[in-house]
Amino acid sequence: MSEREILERIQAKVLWLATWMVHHANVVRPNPDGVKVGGHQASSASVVSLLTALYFKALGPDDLVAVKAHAAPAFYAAQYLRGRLERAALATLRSFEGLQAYPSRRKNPEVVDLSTGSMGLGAVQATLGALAGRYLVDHGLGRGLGRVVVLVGDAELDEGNVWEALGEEAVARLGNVLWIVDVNRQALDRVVPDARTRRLRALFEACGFRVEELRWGRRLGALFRRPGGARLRRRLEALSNAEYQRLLRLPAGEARKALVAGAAGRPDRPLDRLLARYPDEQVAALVADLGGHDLGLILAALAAAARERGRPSVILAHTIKGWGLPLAGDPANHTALLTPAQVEALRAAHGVRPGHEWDGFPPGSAEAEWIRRLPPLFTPPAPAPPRARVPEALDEAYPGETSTQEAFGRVLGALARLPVAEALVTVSADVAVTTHLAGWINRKGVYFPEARPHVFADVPQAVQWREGPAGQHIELGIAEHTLFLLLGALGLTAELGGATLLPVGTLYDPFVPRGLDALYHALYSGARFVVVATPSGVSLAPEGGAHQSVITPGIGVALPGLAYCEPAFAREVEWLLLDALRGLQERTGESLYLRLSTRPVDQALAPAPSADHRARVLRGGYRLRDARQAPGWDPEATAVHVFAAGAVVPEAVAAARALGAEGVHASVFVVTSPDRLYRGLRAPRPYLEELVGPEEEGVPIVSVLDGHSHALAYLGAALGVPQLPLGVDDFGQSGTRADLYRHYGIDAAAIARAARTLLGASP
Ligand SMILES: Cc1ncc(C[n+]2csc(CCOP(=O)(O)OP(=O)(O)O)c2C)c(N)n1
Ligand SMILES: [Mg+2]
Repeated sequence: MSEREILERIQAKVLWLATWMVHHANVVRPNPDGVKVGGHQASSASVVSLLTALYFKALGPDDLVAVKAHAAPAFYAAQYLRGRLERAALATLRSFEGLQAYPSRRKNPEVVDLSTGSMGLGAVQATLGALAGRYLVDHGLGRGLGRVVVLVGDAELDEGNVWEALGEEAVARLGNVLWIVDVNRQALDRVVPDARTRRLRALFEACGFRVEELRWGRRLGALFRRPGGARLRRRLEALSNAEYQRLLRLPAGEARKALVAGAAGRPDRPLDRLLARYPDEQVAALVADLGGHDLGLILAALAAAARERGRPSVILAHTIKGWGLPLAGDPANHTALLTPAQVEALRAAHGVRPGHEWDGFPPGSAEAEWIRRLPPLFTPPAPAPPRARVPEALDEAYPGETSTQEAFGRVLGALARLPVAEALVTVSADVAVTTHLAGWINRKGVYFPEARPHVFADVPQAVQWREGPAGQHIELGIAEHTLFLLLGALGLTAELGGATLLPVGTLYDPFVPRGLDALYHALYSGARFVVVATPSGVSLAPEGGAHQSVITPGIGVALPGLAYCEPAFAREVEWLLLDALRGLQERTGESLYLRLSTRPVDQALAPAPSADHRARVLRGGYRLRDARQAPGWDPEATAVHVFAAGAVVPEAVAAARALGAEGVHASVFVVTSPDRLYRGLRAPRPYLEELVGPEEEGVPIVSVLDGHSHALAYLGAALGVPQLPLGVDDFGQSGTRADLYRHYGIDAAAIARAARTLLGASP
């Protein structure tokens, strides 16, 4: 059997298995609650040729693939035929603990290289993975990655984050990146507008890609070369996407008529003559002969792309959504399922006997032998042990009055002097200097995959912008999606490249939501990294509401896989950061979201450092001021607890002092992580209960933070006491810090007032 025949048989098997898998999940498998299971037969069919060419011929053991999310069934079918999934697994599509609806590293790392699902995100993170791999090589940290193959849908390219990332200059240097666009001209509900399809080549070329378009298959190509063939080509290529989709749906005889009808209703005689020698069925088949289903053309394009080393490549593969199925080309086929009768007809056409639906190729068959002789697919390398460990502590002194943002700069400066710094890489979306990375950049330089002239070398500059392959800071354009997806890529090098990086990304806290989907995706993909978000809150007083973050604490509490911490003092920044970096290095910890402030705070307010105190900071909080130590305290005394996070801790202390003068016993608790305290509530003995003494039963709570009050609003319920949560619950605005703290009710006076209200005194 020839290679072509073998691959065609494999492709037919992938198509059958993908279709059956979805049918089985929806119709055959018991469905106790009757909720539609779904799955994408048409989106899978669209890429069976592309997947067959990749997984049964072109891929090597170092190649990573990000698969178009809605092709998951076809991808699983290919994995099964490659012997990487059990037959039983195929029957678990979309079931609890079974194969995920969309390829997920978190759930199925044995077969899924890179997670996809939300349009555009997985594709970009995969691409930036190639940059991360290049970074490893440039820094002597590993052998990098093989090719990174990114299979996307055409409508997926509507997502702006794709172009934000592909426009990054470094991407144009990534010769091991190959994008394959499944140009089936269909989105979910609509036919893709013509202009978008026609623009694809120019868009990719503008981003430095080598573009190869597989528009028509070779049978149609041969016809185009016959006398009159150019006419047919012009006719086909003049069709709008919608008109072409219509041709695919017409009964065979109608397709010919539509083609030769010509413009203005006058029949196109030469075209009619050209097609006269073909029966209707063959005309219809010719019209549907697209490059993205021509295995020979696909393989040639893959081989040509593999030879291109200097720049990324893209193959624009024209396909038919639902190829080989009765719903082929139907604009409404995205969520459509074959009817049981249609599945039976498909079964007959594929020669599948009842009871043998899941069969692969019998051992010894030409197909099985072909598959057996293929090189292995990517298996994750064992991560190399780190060459230098994150230290337990830094020998760093902090000024008497400083902000947490400044402390971050100092911690990074101290780390830069240690051997572990070789694994640290910082990333920012055009705010490196304003987020305190200047010192680090001066020491470590800016990363770019090629050496670049240091244009400002002879001009005095506070920040030395030396760019080249040795740099350890990556400065992106203003695109927070790209920032988080790059952190996701850098945060997976341990798993994908065998060398662990410690990625630290910085951005202004108000712009966390701007990249939120990407942050979510990066965490979902299993990456580990640190996000330093600074400045935050209305403490940034004159900057005004567009730059004052309000809702981010809630985001921090809610995001899985990430600890949200908001330190109040410099030493806490150091401890939280070192702890997180150690967790990244050992691959046991979660990512960290450090919400920092530019507000200078008197460090004398902080407790003396100790191992116990440090442990409390890491667990989520500690008692800063203990009213139980004050004269006159007893369990019956009038008492209040003030829980404060971050920049407003000094207001809490001032309020407690004022209340003390009125005979109210006010303790102050510093919440270093609203997130960890909250999650700790599910422990058999919540840490929160350890913070509060048993003799303090019933003491009400005022909570305060420079952000939305709800991030700490759970405390009262958790302790079973009344609470007034203070915070910033409206848009910010310009003013002095005092103006704004007063206006939003987070100053000392407001805290004391809230305490009095809770205690039933006149506020
Ligand atoms: C961010 C995001 N928005 C919306 C969706 C819902 N959605 C799923 S598939 C799809 C259309 C995808 O079209 P295309 O990328 O062309 O894929 P294909 O035609 O191959 O199915 C949409 C809008 C999604 N998955 N992600
Ligand atoms: Mg599409």
